[in-house]
Amino acid sequence: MYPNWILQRAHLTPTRTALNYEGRNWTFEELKKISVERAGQLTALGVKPKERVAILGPSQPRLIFMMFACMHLQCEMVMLNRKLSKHELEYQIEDAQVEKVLVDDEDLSLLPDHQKPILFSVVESIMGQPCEISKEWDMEQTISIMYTSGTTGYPKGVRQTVGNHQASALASVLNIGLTEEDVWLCAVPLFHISGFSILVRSLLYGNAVKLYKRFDIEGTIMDIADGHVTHMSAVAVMLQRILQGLEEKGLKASPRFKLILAGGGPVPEKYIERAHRLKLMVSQTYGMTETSSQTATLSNEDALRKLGSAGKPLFFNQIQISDALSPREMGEILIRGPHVTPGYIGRFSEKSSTIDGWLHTGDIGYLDEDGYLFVVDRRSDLIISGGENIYPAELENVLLSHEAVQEAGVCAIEDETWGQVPAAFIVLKSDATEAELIQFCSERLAKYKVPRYFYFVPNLPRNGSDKLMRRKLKELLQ
Ligand code: S0N
Ligand code: AMP
Ligand code: MG
Ligand code: MG
Ligand code: MG
Repeated sequence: MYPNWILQRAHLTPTRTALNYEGRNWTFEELKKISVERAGQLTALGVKPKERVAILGPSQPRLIFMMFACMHLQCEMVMLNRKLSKHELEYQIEDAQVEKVLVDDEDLSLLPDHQKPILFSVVESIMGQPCEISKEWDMEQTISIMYTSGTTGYPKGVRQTVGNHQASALASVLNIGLTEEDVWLCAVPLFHISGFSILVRSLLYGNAVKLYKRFDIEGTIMDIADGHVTHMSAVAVMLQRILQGLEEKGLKASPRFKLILAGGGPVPEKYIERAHRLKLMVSQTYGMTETSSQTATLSNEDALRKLGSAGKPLFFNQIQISDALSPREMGEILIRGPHVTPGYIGRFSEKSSTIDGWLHTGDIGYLDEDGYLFVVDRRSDLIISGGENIYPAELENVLLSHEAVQEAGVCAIEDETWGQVPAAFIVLKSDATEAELIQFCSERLAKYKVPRYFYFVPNLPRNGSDKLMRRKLKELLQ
């Protein structure tokens, strides 16, 4: 058992700034008071300790207060992605069998119409009831659940425990280091582990978070150039916009700014070189939902010497390349450590997340002679667009449910802006236009998943056992 992070942090450094948002500050003591009050209000509305709740809202302080209130009750928070379609949200809410759905009033229209959620404004205005705040937390307790798609095309709810988050945050600071003046800019979504892990680190280290509701490029550039913040987490497309903005304005990073932690997918090597010219430190990291964020991170001093590497495993973590006997041999990346999820919920709850303690990521990579990780290929045809994952099987399932579609295959097409975007190859059995299929997909899928390109073809590449060969789809274009 470990002391409640929020209470402990407020006890240790009550007057330190915890959160900055649109010019307003909250101390750790204030965060504690508000979140304890919200826990009482949730209790008055029938939320019980350890219950599973879904939570949906834009990145604003009220979302953080609500999340921390759930943590006081040690509820299992299913973090809903605001970009998903109603169909996709419905699947997750149903699969997770949540007791309650908590939604920011602003996002009510995103939910399936029949849902009867609890609005944030209702929680905030009701008279609270005395409740049992968990003063000690069990390392095994799941506190967050994030859905990540699978090869089957059905998203899996990944459990992230107190112990997973704690191990991840500790390993991160042992690598990156920290001073009490540090401020971490958070413009990645709080429903992804990229964003939520920033909150966990803040509670454990006692550093401030500067929160943005959306990725505001102008504000971010000024924060970096003026040194209002010291750290930031970003995906490649965000880094590209920052580099371009600094270059266009003739600005450099402030000496106070320490590092951009860049992950969620590969970071083009030319970005790292451009960043160095702007005195902007960038550390490439390899992490995932199943590992509550970073597993390996490249230190800045190695950034150019080991260009393209995602670094060495952080303290407590181990990386192994399946079946590799010597350095540079490629194979599946396997991960072991206290940050690895104990498993899934819902329809995948029986599926084990590890084999002999090792998480089989499905990603392909190698370790060089010094033990630096290079990620070479993505797991199971995973497409990553602007840091959001897209699984071909999920799109194919949707396309195949259209009455005019006989066969469907989806693969990635490189894209200047988003890194990759999905393209669909379709064999029709009756007439349908591209516009009809786009409309059909838009009703069922998040916008970033709707294929950007449709190609109508006479047949799809299949192997001897009739299995779709997604990697050969692009050859149809030659
Ligand atoms: C890149 C972002 C910020 C782009 O969003 P933006 O610019 O705000 O767009 P919108 O105004 O919302 O929409 C404008 C148009 O763009 C389309 N669109 C938006 N996003 C995408 C996208 N990703 N792909 C394709 N299209 C997109 C909209 O549909 C809209 O279209 P129109 O104009 O037609 O209506 C945003 O996408 C974003 O926030 N991305 C980052 C998400 C993220 O954080 N991913 C990481 C997930 N992985 C993990 O969490 C594990 C790794 C990890 O933990 C980590 C990752 C990074 C850094 C550190 C770590 C760590 O280990 O700590
Ligand atoms: P997610 O399910 O959103 O957590 O995505 C995790 C996946 O993103 C990993 O399994 C990798 O396929 C990919 N990924 C994360 N970091 C990197 C990196 N540094 N280089 C290449 N791919 C990455
Ligand atoms: Mg995922
Ligand atoms: Mg946005
Ligand atoms: Mg991702």
